[in-house]
Amino acid sequence: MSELPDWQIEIDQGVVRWQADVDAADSLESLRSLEVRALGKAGEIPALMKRIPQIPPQDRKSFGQAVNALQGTVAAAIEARRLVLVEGLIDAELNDATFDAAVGAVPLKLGHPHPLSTVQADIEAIFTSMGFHVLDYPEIESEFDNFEALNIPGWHPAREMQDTFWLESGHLLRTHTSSGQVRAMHQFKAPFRAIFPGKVFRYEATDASHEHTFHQVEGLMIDRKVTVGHLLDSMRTLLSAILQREVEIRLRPGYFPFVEPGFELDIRCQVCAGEGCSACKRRGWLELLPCGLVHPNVLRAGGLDPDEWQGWAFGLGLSRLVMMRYGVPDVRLLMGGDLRFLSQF
Ligand code: FA5
Repeated sequence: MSELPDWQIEIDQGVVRWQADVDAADSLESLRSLEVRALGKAGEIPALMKRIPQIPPQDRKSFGQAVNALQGTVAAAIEARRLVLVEGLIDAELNDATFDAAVGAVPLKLGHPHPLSTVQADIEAIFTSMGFHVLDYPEIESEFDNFEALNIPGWHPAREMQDTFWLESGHLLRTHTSSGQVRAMHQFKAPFRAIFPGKVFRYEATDASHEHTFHQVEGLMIDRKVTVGHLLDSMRTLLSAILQREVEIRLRPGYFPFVEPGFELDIRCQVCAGEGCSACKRRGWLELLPCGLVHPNVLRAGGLDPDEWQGWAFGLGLSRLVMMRYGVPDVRLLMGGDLRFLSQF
């Protein structure tokens, strides 16, 4: 029987010695420092490889394999020991006299969608079921898309109806979602129908029905023939589906340079049932949903021939619709971030 070389004896002894050290580790911390000492980058086992030059050439391959095997054996022993120690910790906790498995866990506080998101999602569901695209256009807009393309040149008094936050770049924060109308006309081939919900910004004094940052939903339908009847029908469908009750609405002529004819659609105030309150400025009615037939100049700006194509559009005050659905008396509560208010929904 040939005698084992010294290095082989040393490695065999190493297996026994490391196993004993692992068994002696009585905490996760001491096991971890043992692991670093044995297997870490500067650990004792990887360091054995540095001795290869002193091993006779014909033994070097076997030596390398033996060191690798030692490394694997010690790593497996450490893992097994770690499992035993963790199980011991769990057992200790379960056996602790003060531990009561029957006590319920502390209930987690779950968040929920903001009412604006809920109503917006309902509106999107209604319109997608009618074949509308749902689009998302930028909040920072060009003067062209927000005003000029909509038949509102620089000198036009309608610009003052929407006080504007201007950026130093000459861009602006969109004052209404109508800024997406001409973008949509360029994006889609007529005929098409789309809604584009979003946040809009106006530099104006706030009160119970006016915020500087609020939400609108624009609707746009382009086809060869569209009618005011179809527009008003769609608006009624929308309101009764969202408010889930019969509500009184009234239609008045309304002036917007980008529609002709234009309408103002008001809703009977749902906060005070029409009695008069701060939400409706004591009028009993709230302006909610202006709309009309797309002006030929806007169709032209969108690359459409007004002799061939027509359109209707609406600009729903989403924040006010949320107020009407839930009876919220002040629009500023919606974006105010007060959890006492928001947790009611
Ligand atoms: C517009 O913004 C037009 N772009 C709407 C439009 C679209 C007309 C397409 C015709 C065709 P107006 O400024 O009235 O219009 O705003 C539309 C709705 O947004 C209002 O009826 C109201 O419900 C809501 N709204 C307006 N200003 C505020 C505000 N400061 N705070 C909260 N809601 C507002």
